[in-house]
Amino acid sequence: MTDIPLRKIDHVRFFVGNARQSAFFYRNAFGFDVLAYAGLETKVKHEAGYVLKQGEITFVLTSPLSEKHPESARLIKHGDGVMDIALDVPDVRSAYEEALKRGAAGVAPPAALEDEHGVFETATIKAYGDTTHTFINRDRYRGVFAPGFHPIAPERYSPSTARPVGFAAIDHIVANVEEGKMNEWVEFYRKVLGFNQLVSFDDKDISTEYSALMSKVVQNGTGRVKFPINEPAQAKRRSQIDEYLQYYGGPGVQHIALITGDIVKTVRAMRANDVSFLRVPRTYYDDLTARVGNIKEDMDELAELGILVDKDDEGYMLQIFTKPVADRPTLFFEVIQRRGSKSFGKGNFKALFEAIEREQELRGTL
Ligand code: TYF
Ligand code: FE
Repeated sequence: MTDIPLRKIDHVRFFVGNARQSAFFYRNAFGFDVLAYAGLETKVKHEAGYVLKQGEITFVLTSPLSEKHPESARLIKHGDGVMDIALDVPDVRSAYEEALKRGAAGVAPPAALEDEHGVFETATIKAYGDTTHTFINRDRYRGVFAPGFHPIAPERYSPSTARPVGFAAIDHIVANVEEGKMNEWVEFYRKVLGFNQLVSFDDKDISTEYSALMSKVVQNGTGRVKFPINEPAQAKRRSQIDEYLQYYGGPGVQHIALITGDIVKTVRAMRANDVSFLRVPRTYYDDLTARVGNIKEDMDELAELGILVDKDDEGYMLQIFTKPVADRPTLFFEVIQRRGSKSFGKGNFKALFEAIEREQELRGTL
């Protein structure tokens, strides 16, 4: 199937209970700059929105202002989470029409929103669970983000006081889907968006003694947009994916991996901001040099911070995972630095999943 031309991820939209406070969190803990605001003061009556940026990454945080908001039930069902992964396309109408022709379900037909800054085009299709993809084109739009949004009042937030932690771009966004549904969603991305399957991990690759999952990665033609898709696999104890599905109330975004050019600096900055990360046992570092060879980073520093390393034929990569960012054990973040390797850290799966299981045990959800 040919690609629907896709330039990049335009932004990720989170639907949250209190966008004002989430903006404070993503700014002060994750180092994002708050750029724009929509809400009562900008004549938007039904929701509040904040636009946050760091490097090429844009997050939008949306909260309903009343129960009448068409999406308000999401908050009870899912808690805070990702509602939409917006994709920048050269032609919204043809992307939408082609997607529907190939079997996608429409959520919102093409619309051109206009204000004094130009024309902003959008159309939305359904993805897994209640997650959607919005096709966006802002080629003829010069405003701060989209119609309805105004630059944030400088007395609220100013770029001069932002403290970026070094995030440059989104590396991948992972979906958790129900058991038996992974291949259907791989097919959706292949058929509807013309993605290719990159790699696949079965339960033997990634199961620990107890819990298991399977995963396949799809990506667009340029390799810029990568979506791993997980499903739970049967094992002795409850899969972390089942735990997610229960608490999120269905399929959804499990984690967002953010690229940094200096993971040691980024993780130090985030820790100073009180962000909590998963820890692997110190023994992980005992045979690390034997496993990955000589690397540029200082092993003691990686061990101190709990940063994981994996290697393939093309190079190596460093990664670490935050704990869930909500009360529900649902969405978390990955910090990733690539030094040649294009992999997803298969060599870390065992240690990582055992660390996740220790957290599940504390929650009593194994
Ligand atoms: O994105 C990935 O595939 C890796 C592996 O709970 C992974 O980051 C998969 C599941 C999980 C944490 C990491
Ligand atoms: Fe990942």
